[in-house]
Amino acid sequence: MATTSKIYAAVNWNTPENDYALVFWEQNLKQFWIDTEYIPSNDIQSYKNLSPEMREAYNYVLGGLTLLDTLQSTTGMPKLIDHVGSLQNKTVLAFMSMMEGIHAKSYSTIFTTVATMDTIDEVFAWIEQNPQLQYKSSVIDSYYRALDKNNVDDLDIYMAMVASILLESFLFYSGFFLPLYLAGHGEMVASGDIIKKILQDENVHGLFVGLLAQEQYAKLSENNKTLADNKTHNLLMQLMDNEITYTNEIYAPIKLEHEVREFLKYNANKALQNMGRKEMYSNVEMNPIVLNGLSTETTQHDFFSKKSTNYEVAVAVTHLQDEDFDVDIDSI
Ligand code: MN3
Ligand code: MN3
Repeated sequence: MATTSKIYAAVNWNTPENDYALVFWEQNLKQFWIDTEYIPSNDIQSYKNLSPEMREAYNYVLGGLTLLDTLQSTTGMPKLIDHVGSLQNKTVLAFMSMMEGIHAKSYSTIFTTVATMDTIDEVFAWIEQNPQLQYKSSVIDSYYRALDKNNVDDLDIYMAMVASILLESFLFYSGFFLPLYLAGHGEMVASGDIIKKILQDENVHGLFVGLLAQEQYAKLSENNKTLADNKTHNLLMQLMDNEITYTNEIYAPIKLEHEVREFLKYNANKALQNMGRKEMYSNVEMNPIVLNGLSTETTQHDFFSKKSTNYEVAVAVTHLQDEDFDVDIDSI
């Protein structure tokens, strides 16, 4: 029989490990949804009515989103789980990881409903050939895979969290733009509702991993903090360059590339906020229809202030903004 000196602890929810794990656990449960509850059959005609250029762009953004959610479900969240200390935080991440699997599958639910098998096969082949999609996946994955080493240090863990936040709070949004834009114009509305469910989840995921990242940052030596600041800035710049190329390729044929580039800046700022960092882009001009799409499913309710008496403590520590908590709890 194998013996070990390691002590195995059980997750004990009777005693809080921090002032936010239970809040995030409950919020995730409240937001829980399944893709098959939202079959978008009302969009079949709408999809046929899109111009060929618009339909192709729509297919591509859903394809790109599928790839990112696949990476987050199968690698991002599982790697983070192994490198956070709190068992309650691990449990919250495990739930989020499962939701990433539902997100990734939900795009297939949209495709299956509106597109032909030939089109679907073409999109999935395109994903594997698109240089910008492959590039961003390999960059983010390299930070996750750094956690496979034997001598993982606090900076490796911090940067994996940064990569996760950039994926969830920034990279997703070049894809989210088009479904929000179309739904705002009365097209692909049922599919847009699915995208809004995903967006709400990503909002909470970005906040949670943002909190973990801020705790992780506090553990770093002064030297490593400077390194982390530089690495985070460089990673964002590297991903932004790639994202602009991707945006031009997908959105120029439908003449939306300028507006999507503004949207990228808006969401890069959000990602930085989640990390407790200063915004980098000012004077961002947001498409009002898309901005409205971001907020229609949200309210001014602040789930922390309703759910946790420790909320103020969390805010003081993490410098989060009120609007970060715009999660609709009444419609769920
Ligand atoms: Mn997701
Ligand atoms: Mn997520």
